[in-house]
Amino acid sequence: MRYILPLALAALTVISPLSAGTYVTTSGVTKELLKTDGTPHPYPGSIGPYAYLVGADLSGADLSYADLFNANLLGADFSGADLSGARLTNADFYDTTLSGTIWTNVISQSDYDAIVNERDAVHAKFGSNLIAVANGVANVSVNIETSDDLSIWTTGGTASATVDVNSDSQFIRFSMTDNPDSLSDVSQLSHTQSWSQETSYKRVALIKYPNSDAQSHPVLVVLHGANSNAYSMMSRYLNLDNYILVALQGYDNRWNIQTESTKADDLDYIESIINQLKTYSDVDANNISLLGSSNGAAMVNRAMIELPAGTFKNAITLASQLSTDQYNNNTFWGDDNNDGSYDTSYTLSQELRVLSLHGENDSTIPYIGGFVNWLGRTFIDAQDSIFYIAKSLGYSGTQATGTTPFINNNIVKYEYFSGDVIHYQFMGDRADHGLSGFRNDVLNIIDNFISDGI
Ligand SMILES: [Ca+2]
Repeated sequence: MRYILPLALAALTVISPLSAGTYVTTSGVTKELLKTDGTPHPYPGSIGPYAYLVGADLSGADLSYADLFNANLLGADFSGADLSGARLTNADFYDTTLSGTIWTNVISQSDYDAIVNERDAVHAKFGSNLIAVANGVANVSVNIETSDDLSIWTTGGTASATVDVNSDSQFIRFSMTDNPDSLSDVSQLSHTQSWSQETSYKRVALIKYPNSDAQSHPVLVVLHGANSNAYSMMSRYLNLDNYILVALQGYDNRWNIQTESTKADDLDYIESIINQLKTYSDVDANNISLLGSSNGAAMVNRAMIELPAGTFKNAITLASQLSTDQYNNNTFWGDDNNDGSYDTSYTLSQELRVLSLHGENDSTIPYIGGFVNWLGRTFIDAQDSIFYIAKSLGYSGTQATGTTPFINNNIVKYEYFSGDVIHYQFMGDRADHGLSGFRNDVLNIIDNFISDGI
Protein backbone atom coordinates (compact mmCIF):
# COMPACT_ATOMS: atom_id res chain seq x y z
CA MET A 1 0.00 0.00 0.00
CA ARG A 2 2.69 2.46 0.88
CA TYR A 3 3.91 2.62 -2.75
CA ILE A 4 0.54 3.55 -4.17
CA LEU A 5 0.41 7.14 -3.01
CA PRO A 6 3.85 8.16 -4.24
CA LEU A 7 3.18 6.46 -7.57
CA ALA A 8 -0.16 8.25 -7.88
CA LEU A 9 1.53 11.57 -7.14
CA ALA A 10 4.26 10.81 -9.66
CA ALA A 11 1.60 10.04 -12.28
CA LEU A 12 -0.23 13.27 -11.51
CA THR A 13 2.99 15.18 -11.95
CA VAL A 14 3.57 13.67 -15.35
CA ILE A 15 -0.03 14.01 -16.57
CA SER A 16 -0.60 17.55 -15.36
CA PRO A 17 2.66 19.42 -15.74
CA LEU A 18 0.81 22.74 -15.92
CA SER A 19 -0.35 22.42 -12.29
CA ALA A 20 3.22 22.43 -11.04
CA GLY A 21 4.61 25.65 -9.61
CA THR A 22 7.27 27.61 -11.47
CA TYR A 23 9.74 30.30 -10.63
CA VAL A 24 11.68 32.83 -12.65
CA THR A 25 15.40 33.14 -12.05
CA THR A 26 17.44 36.33 -12.01
CA SER A 27 18.57 35.50 -15.55
CA GLY A 28 14.95 35.31 -16.73
CA VAL A 29 14.66 31.53 -17.04
CA THR A 30 11.42 29.89 -15.88
CA LYS A 31 12.09 26.73 -13.87
CA GLU A 32 9.86 24.10 -12.31
CA LEU A 33 9.50 24.66 -8.58
CA LEU A 34 11.22 21.80 -6.75
CA LYS A 35 12.09 21.08 -3.18
CA THR A 36 15.75 21.25 -2.21
CA ASP A 37 15.87 17.43 -2.52
CA GLY A 38 14.86 17.65 -6.19
CA THR A 39 11.28 16.39 -5.86
CA PRO A 40 8.32 18.58 -6.94
CA HIS A 41 7.23 21.24 -4.47
CA PRO A 42 3.46 21.36 -3.77
CA TYR A 43 3.14 25.14 -4.19
CA PRO A 44 1.28 25.49 -7.54
CA GLY A 45 1.69 29.19 -8.38
CA SER A 46 4.09 31.26 -10.48
CA ILE A 47 6.89 33.01 -8.64
CA GLY A 48 8.80 35.96 -10.03
CA PRO A 49 9.19 39.73 -9.81
CA TYR A 50 6.22 41.43 -8.11
CA ALA A 51 4.79 38.02 -7.12
CA TYR A 52 2.02 38.11 -4.52
CA LEU A 53 3.09 35.39 -2.06
CA VAL A 54 1.28 36.53 1.07
CA GLY A 55 1.02 33.56 3.44
CA ALA A 56 2.43 31.14 0.83
CA ASP A 57 3.86 27.85 2.13
CA LEU A 58 7.24 27.68 0.37
CA SER A 59 8.96 25.68 3.07
CA GLY A 60 11.74 23.51 1.69
CA ALA A 61 11.52 25.09 -1.77
CA ASP A 62 14.56 25.38 -4.05
CA LEU A 63 14.37 29.09 -4.93
CA SER A 64 18.05 29.50 -5.69
CA TYR A 65 18.63 32.51 -7.94
CA ALA A 66 14.89 33.29 -7.86
CA ASP A 67 13.98 36.80 -8.96
CA LEU A 68 11.82 38.09 -6.09
CA PHE A 69 12.19 41.77 -6.95
CA ASN A 70 9.38 43.70 -5.26
CA ALA A 71 7.60 40.47 -4.28
CA ASN A 72 5.14 40.64 -1.41
CA LEU A 73 6.21 37.88 1.02
CA LEU A 74 4.15 38.93 4.02
CA GLY A 75 3.71 36.00 6.38
CA ALA A 76 5.09 33.48 3.87
CA ASP A 77 6.86 30.37 5.18
CA PHE A 78 10.38 29.91 3.77
CA SER A 79 11.63 27.54 6.45
CA GLY A 80 14.43 25.40 5.02
CA ALA A 81 14.08 27.04 1.60
CA ASP A 82 17.18 27.71 -0.54
CA LEU A 83 17.32 31.41 -1.42
CA SER A 84 20.96 31.37 -2.48
CA GLY A 85 21.63 34.07 -5.06
CA ALA A 86 18.01 35.20 -5.00
CA ARG A 87 17.25 38.81 -5.92
CA LEU A 88 15.40 40.23 -2.93
CA THR A 89 15.50 43.95 -3.64
CA ASN A 90 12.32 45.63 -2.34
CA ALA A 91 10.82 42.28 -1.32
CA ASP A 92 8.64 42.64 1.75
CA PHE A 93 9.63 40.16 4.47
CA TYR A 94 7.36 41.31 7.27
CA ASP A 95 6.31 38.37 9.51
CA THR A 96 8.01 35.95 7.12
CA THR A 97 9.22 32.63 8.57
CA LEU A 98 12.90 32.14 7.73
CA SER A 99 14.10 29.45 10.14
CA GLY A 100 16.68 27.16 8.54
CA THR A 101 16.72 29.23 5.36
CA ILE A 102 19.77 28.89 3.10
CA TRP A 103 21.11 32.31 2.11
CA THR A 104 24.18 33.44 0.34
CA ASN A 105 23.43 37.00 -0.66
CA VAL A 106 22.04 38.51 2.52
CA ILE A 107 23.35 38.84 5.99
CA SER A 108 23.05 35.75 8.15
CA GLN A 109 24.66 34.68 11.36
CA SER A 110 26.89 32.19 9.55
CA ASP A 111 27.97 34.93 7.11
CA TYR A 112 29.05 37.10 10.00
CA ASP A 113 30.83 34.25 11.74
CA ALA A 114 32.67 33.31 8.54
CA ILE A 115 33.94 36.87 8.07
CA VAL A 116 35.09 37.16 11.66
CA ASN A 117 36.82 33.77 11.58
CA GLU A 118 38.58 34.56 8.31
CA ARG A 119 39.79 37.90 9.64
CA ASP A 120 41.10 36.33 12.83
CA ALA A 121 42.85 33.53 10.92
CA VAL A 122 44.57 36.00 8.60
CA HIS A 123 45.71 38.10 11.53
CA ALA A 124 47.07 35.04 13.31
CA LYS A 125 49.00 33.99 10.20
CA PHE A 126 50.30 37.29 8.84
CA GLY A 127 49.76 39.88 11.56
CA SER A 128 53.24 39.77 13.07
CA ASN A 129 56.71 38.53 12.24
CA LEU A 130 59.79 37.59 14.19
CA ILE A 131 63.41 37.94 13.01
CA ALA A 132 66.83 37.42 14.59
CA VAL A 133 69.34 40.27 14.82
CA ALA A 134 73.08 40.56 15.39
CA ASN A 135 75.63 43.28 16.34
CA GLY A 136 73.18 45.43 18.27
CA VAL A 137 71.43 47.06 15.31
CA ALA A 138 68.54 45.86 13.20
CA ASN A 139 67.92 47.43 9.82
CA VAL A 140 64.40 46.37 9.05
CA SER A 141 62.75 46.88 5.70
CA VAL A 142 59.21 45.82 5.19
CA ASN A 143 57.64 45.28 1.80
CA ILE A 144 53.97 46.07 1.92
CA GLU A 145 51.90 44.13 -0.57
CA THR A 146 48.23 44.07 -1.34
CA SER A 147 45.90 41.29 -2.43
CA ASP A 148 42.20 40.76 -2.83
CA ASP A 149 42.35 36.97 -2.74
CA LEU A 150 45.42 36.06 -0.63
CA SER A 151 47.05 34.39 -3.67
CA ILE A 152 48.14 37.20 -6.02
CA TRP A 153 50.11 39.97 -4.29
CA THR A 154 51.07 43.39 -5.60
CA THR A 155 53.72 45.66 -4.09
CA GLY A 156 52.06 48.59 -2.41
CA GLY A 157 55.09 50.25 -0.78
CA THR A 158 57.96 49.76 1.64
CA ALA A 159 58.71 50.89 5.15
CA SER A 160 62.19 50.94 6.70
CA ALA A 161 63.45 51.42 10.21
CA THR A 162 66.80 51.22 11.98
CA VAL A 163 66.38 49.89 15.47
CA ASP A 164 69.01 49.97 18.22
CA VAL A 165 68.77 46.69 19.98
CA ASN A 166 69.75 46.11 23.58
CA SER A 167 72.87 43.93 23.53
CA ASP A 168 71.12 41.20 25.49
CA SER A 169 68.38 40.88 22.88
CA GLN A 170 68.68 38.57 19.92
CA PHE A 171 65.28 39.00 18.32
CA ILE A 172 62.92 41.73 17.30
CA ARG A 173 59.40 41.39 16.16
CA PHE A 174 56.77 43.66 14.75
CA SER A 175 53.03 43.49 14.54
CA MET A 176 50.81 44.92 11.92
CA THR A 177 47.49 46.58 12.59
CA ASP A 178 44.97 48.34 10.44
CA ASN A 179 43.09 51.30 11.83
CA PRO A 180 41.94 49.85 15.14
CA ASP A 181 39.45 52.64 15.65
CA SER A 182 37.42 51.87 12.52
CA LEU A 183 34.14 50.04 12.76
CA SER A 184 34.64 48.76 9.19
CA ASP A 185 36.33 45.57 10.41
CA VAL A 186 33.68 44.84 13.01
CA SER A 187 30.80 42.65 11.92
CA GLN A 188 29.04 42.44 15.22
CA LEU A 189 29.09 43.90 18.71
CA SER A 190 27.73 42.25 21.81
CA HIS A 191 26.75 42.85 25.40
CA THR A 192 26.53 40.05 27.97
CA GLN A 193 23.67 40.07 30.45
CA SER A 194 22.25 37.90 33.20
CA TRP A 195 18.65 38.12 34.34
CA SER A 196 15.86 35.91 35.67
CA GLN A 197 15.69 33.88 32.43
CA GLU A 198 19.38 33.58 31.45
CA THR A 199 22.93 33.66 32.84
CA SER A 200 25.83 35.29 30.96
CA TYR A 201 23.71 35.62 27.84
CA LYS A 202 25.34 37.32 24.85
CA ARG A 203 23.12 39.97 23.30
CA VAL A 204 24.43 40.45 19.76
CA ALA A 205 24.15 43.50 17.47
CA LEU A 206 24.47 42.95 13.70
CA ILE A 207 26.31 45.64 11.75
CA LYS A 208 26.13 46.61 8.08
CA TYR A 209 28.84 49.11 7.16
CA PRO A 210 27.82 51.82 4.66
CA ASN A 211 28.78 52.12 1.00
CA SER A 212 30.26 55.56 1.46
CA ASP A 213 33.68 57.20 1.49
CA ALA A 214 32.74 59.61 4.28
CA GLN A 215 35.13 59.95 7.22
CA SER A 216 32.34 59.27 9.67
CA HIS A 217 28.89 57.86 9.21
CA PRO A 218 25.45 58.36 10.76
CA VAL A 219 24.06 55.34 12.59
CA LEU A 220 20.60 53.83 12.33
CA VAL A 221 19.89 51.31 15.09
CA VAL A 222 16.77 49.25 14.31
CA LEU A 223 14.52 47.23 16.63
CA HIS A 224 12.29 44.57 15.04
CA GLY A 225 8.64 43.92 15.86
CA ALA A 226 7.34 41.02 17.99
CA ASN A 227 8.00 37.60 16.38
CA SER A 228 10.37 39.15 13.84
CA ASN A 229 14.16 39.26 14.19
CA ALA A 230 17.29 41.32 13.59
CA TYR A 231 18.04 39.81 10.15
CA SER A 232 14.54 40.48 8.86
CA MET A 233 14.57 44.04 10.23
CA MET A 234 18.03 44.68 8.77
CA SER A 235 16.80 43.56 5.34
CA ARG A 236 14.14 46.28 5.32
CA TYR A 237 16.67 49.11 5.64
CA LEU A 238 19.52 47.96 3.36
CA ASN A 239 18.58 50.64 0.83
CA LEU A 240 19.64 53.30 3.36
CA ASP A 241 23.25 52.57 2.44
CA ASN A 242 24.81 55.79 3.74
CA TYR A 243 24.16 54.65 7.29
CA ILE A 244 25.90 52.27 9.59
CA LEU A 245 22.94 49.93 10.09
CA VAL A 246 22.80 48.18 13.44
CA ALA A 247 20.09 45.57 14.02
CA LEU A 248 19.47 44.51 17.61
CA GLN A 249 17.85 41.22 18.59
CA GLY A 250 15.14 40.93 21.22
CA TYR A 251 15.19 37.93 23.54
CA ASP A 252 12.46 35.49 22.43
CA ASN A 253 12.08 37.74 19.34
CA ARG A 254 10.48 40.54 21.34
CA TRP A 255 11.21 43.50 23.59
CA ASN A 256 10.49 43.81 27.27
CA ILE A 257 7.32 45.89 27.45
CA GLN A 258 5.22 44.98 30.48
CA THR A 259 3.37 41.78 29.49
CA GLU A 260 5.89 40.47 26.94
CA SER A 261 7.55 37.10 27.63
CA THR A 262 11.06 38.54 27.76
CA LYS A 263 12.22 40.01 31.05
CA ALA A 264 15.65 41.08 29.75
CA ASP A 265 16.99 44.56 30.46
CA ASP A 266 16.73 45.83 26.88
CA LEU A 267 17.52 49.44 27.77
CA ASP A 268 20.88 48.32 29.21
CA TYR A 269 21.55 46.34 25.99
CA ILE A 270 20.63 49.26 23.72
CA GLU A 271 22.67 51.75 25.76
CA SER A 272 25.71 49.46 25.87
CA ILE A 273 25.72 48.87 22.10
CA ILE A 274 25.29 52.59 21.35
CA ASN A 275 28.09 53.50 23.76
CA GLN A 276 30.35 50.90 22.14
CA LEU A 277 29.55 52.34 18.69
CA LYS A 278 30.53 55.81 19.85
CA THR A 279 34.10 54.66 20.60
CA TYR A 280 34.87 54.15 16.87
CA SER A 281 36.45 57.05 14.97
CA ASP A 282 34.26 56.56 11.90
CA VAL A 283 30.98 56.65 13.82
CA ASP A 284 29.24 60.03 13.94
CA ALA A 285 28.44 59.92 17.63
CA ASN A 286 26.22 63.01 17.28
CA ASN A 287 23.98 61.46 14.66
CA ILE A 288 22.63 58.23 16.08
CA SER A 289 19.02 57.29 15.41
CA LEU A 290 17.00 54.62 17.16
CA LEU A 291 14.16 53.20 15.08
CA GLY A 292 11.60 50.56 16.05
CA SER A 293 8.59 48.89 14.52
CA SER A 294 5.53 47.94 16.60
CA ASN A 295 6.84 46.16 19.75
CA GLY A 296 10.25 47.64 18.79
CA ALA A 297 8.64 51.09 18.55
CA ALA A 298 7.31 50.66 22.08
CA MET A 299 10.92 49.99 23.15
CA VAL A 300 12.07 53.14 21.30
CA ASN A 301 9.51 55.08 23.32
CA ARG A 302 10.95 53.57 26.51
CA ALA A 303 14.51 54.42 25.40
CA MET A 304 13.47 57.97 24.49
CA ILE A 305 12.07 58.47 28.00
CA GLU A 306 14.41 56.39 30.15
CA LEU A 307 17.91 56.43 28.63
CA PRO A 308 20.29 59.28 29.59
CA ALA A 309 20.12 62.51 27.58
CA GLY A 310 22.41 62.40 24.56
CA THR A 311 22.46 58.60 24.21
CA PHE A 312 20.90 59.03 20.75
CA LYS A 313 19.58 61.96 18.76
CA ASN A 314 16.57 60.77 16.77
CA ALA A 315 13.73 58.58 18.06
CA ILE A 316 11.76 57.03 15.19
CA THR A 317 8.67 54.90 15.75
CA LEU A 318 6.67 52.93 13.22
CA ALA A 319 3.32 52.01 14.71
CA SER A 320 3.39 52.65 18.36
CA GLN A 321 2.47 55.80 20.13
CA LEU A 322 2.90 56.31 23.89
CA SER A 323 0.82 54.27 26.31
CA THR A 324 -1.02 55.92 29.19
CA ASP A 325 1.44 54.15 31.53
CA GLN A 326 4.28 56.08 29.90
CA TYR A 327 2.60 59.48 29.84
CA ASN A 328 -0.02 60.75 32.27
CA ASN A 329 -0.53 63.80 34.45
CA ASN A 330 1.78 65.80 32.13
CA THR A 331 4.63 63.51 33.17
CA PHE A 332 6.67 60.81 31.46
CA TRP A 333 7.05 57.53 33.34
CA GLY A 334 9.53 54.68 33.07
CA ASP A 335 10.05 51.22 34.45
CA ASP A 336 13.59 51.42 35.77
CA ASN A 337 13.46 47.99 37.45
CA ASN A 338 11.67 46.28 34.52
CA ASP A 339 8.84 44.93 36.67
CA GLY A 340 6.11 46.19 34.32
CA SER A 341 5.10 49.04 36.60
CA TYR A 342 5.83 52.53 35.22
CA ASP A 343 6.35 54.39 38.46
CA THR A 344 9.56 56.40 37.97
CA SER A 345 9.12 59.91 36.53
CA TYR A 346 11.43 61.21 33.80
CA THR A 347 12.06 64.43 31.88
CA LEU A 348 12.64 64.15 28.14
CA SER A 349 16.06 65.15 26.84
CA GLN A 350 15.60 68.57 25.25
CA GLU A 351 17.94 67.62 22.37
CA LEU A 352 15.71 64.78 21.16
CA ARG A 353 14.19 64.79 17.71
CA VAL A 354 11.15 62.54 17.28
CA LEU A 355 9.51 61.05 14.18
CA SER A 356 6.42 58.88 14.46
CA LEU A 357 4.76 57.04 11.56
CA HIS A 358 1.44 55.29 11.94
CA GLY A 359 -1.22 53.87 9.60
CA GLU A 360 -4.67 55.12 10.50
CA ASN A 361 -6.07 51.66 9.73
CA ASP A 362 -3.51 49.81 11.85
CA SER A 363 -5.49 46.81 13.10
CA THR A 364 -2.90 45.91 15.79
CA ILE A 365 -2.11 49.19 17.55
CA PRO A 366 -5.13 51.46 16.97
CA TYR A 367 -4.25 54.87 15.55
CA ILE A 368 -6.77 56.68 17.74
CA GLY A 369 -5.52 54.84 20.82
CA GLY A 370 -7.66 53.19 23.48
CA PHE A 371 -7.43 49.93 25.42
CA VAL A 372 -5.85 46.97 23.60
CA ASN A 373 -7.10 43.84 25.26
CA TRP A 374 -4.38 41.36 24.28
CA LEU A 375 -1.64 43.75 25.40
CA GLY A 376 -3.53 44.83 28.52
CA ARG A 377 -2.64 48.47 28.06
CA THR A 378 -4.13 51.72 26.85
CA PHE A 379 -2.62 53.81 24.07
CA ILE A 380 -2.86 57.56 23.58
CA ASP A 381 -4.23 58.84 20.26
CA ALA A 382 -1.25 58.93 17.83
CA GLN A 383 -1.70 62.64 17.06
CA ASP A 384 -2.09 63.53 20.76
CA SER A 385 0.98 61.44 21.61
CA ILE A 386 3.31 63.44 19.33
CA PHE A 387 1.69 66.69 20.53
CA TYR A 388 2.50 65.81 24.16
CA ILE A 389 6.08 65.01 23.15
CA ALA A 390 6.40 68.36 21.31
CA LYS A 391 5.02 70.21 24.34
CA SER A 392 7.46 68.50 26.67
CA LEU A 393 10.27 69.65 24.35
CA GLY A 394 9.13 73.27 24.70
CA TYR A 395 6.42 73.71 22.06
CA SER A 396 3.80 76.15 23.30
CA GLY A 397 1.47 76.52 20.31
CA THR A 398 -1.71 74.71 19.42
CA GLN A 399 -1.88 71.14 18.13
CA ALA A 400 -0.62 70.87 14.53
CA THR A 401 -3.05 70.40 11.67
CA GLY A 402 -2.27 68.02 8.85
CA THR A 403 -0.68 68.93 5.53
CA THR A 404 -0.09 66.70 2.49
CA PRO A 405 3.45 67.49 1.29
CA PHE A 406 3.79 64.59 -1.14
CA ILE A 407 2.30 63.64 -4.50
CA ASN A 408 0.72 60.77 -2.58
CA ASN A 409 -1.91 62.65 -0.62
CA ASN A 410 -2.64 59.56 1.46
CA ILE A 411 0.30 60.68 3.62
CA VAL A 412 -0.57 63.47 6.05
CA LYS A 413 2.15 65.33 7.98
CA TYR A 414 1.84 66.96 11.43
CA GLU A 415 4.94 69.04 12.12
CA TYR A 416 6.39 70.84 15.14
CA PHE A 417 9.61 72.86 15.57
CA SER A 418 10.13 73.19 11.79
CA GLY A 419 10.54 69.44 11.51
CA ASP A 420 12.33 68.30 14.66
CA VAL A 421 9.13 66.60 15.84
CA ILE A 422 6.94 65.12 13.12
CA HIS A 423 4.08 62.67 12.88
CA TYR A 424 3.00 61.10 9.60
CA GLN A 425 -0.44 59.55 9.20
CA PHE A 426 -0.79 56.94 6.47
CA MET A 427 -4.28 56.50 5.05
CA GLY A 428 -5.93 53.44 3.61
CA ASP A 429 -3.78 50.35 3.76
CA ARG A 430 -4.40 47.86 6.56
CA ALA A 431 -1.53 45.36 6.37
CA ASP A 432 1.77 45.83 8.21
CA HIS A 433 0.28 48.32 10.68
CA GLY A 434 -1.28 50.23 7.79
CA LEU A 435 2.16 50.91 6.27
CA SER A 436 2.57 48.10 3.73
CA GLY A 437 1.74 50.20 0.66
CA PHE A 438 4.17 52.94 1.62
CA ARG A 439 7.49 51.14 1.77
CA ASN A 440 9.60 53.57 -0.27
CA ASP A 441 7.80 56.60 1.16
CA VAL A 442 8.67 55.40 4.66
CA LEU A 443 12.37 55.00 3.77
CA ASN A 444 12.49 58.47 2.17
CA ILE A 445 10.72 60.08 5.12
CA ILE A 446 13.16 58.48 7.59
CA ASP A 447 16.21 59.47 5.51
CA ASN A 448 14.97 63.07 5.07
CA PHE A 449 14.05 63.43 8.75
CA ILE A 450 17.53 62.35 9.85
CA SER A 451 19.28 64.50 7.19
CA ASP A 452 17.23 67.57 8.12
CA GLY A 453 18.54 67.34 11.69
CA ILE A 454 22.21 67.71 10.74
CA1 LIG B 1 8.96 49.62 37.83
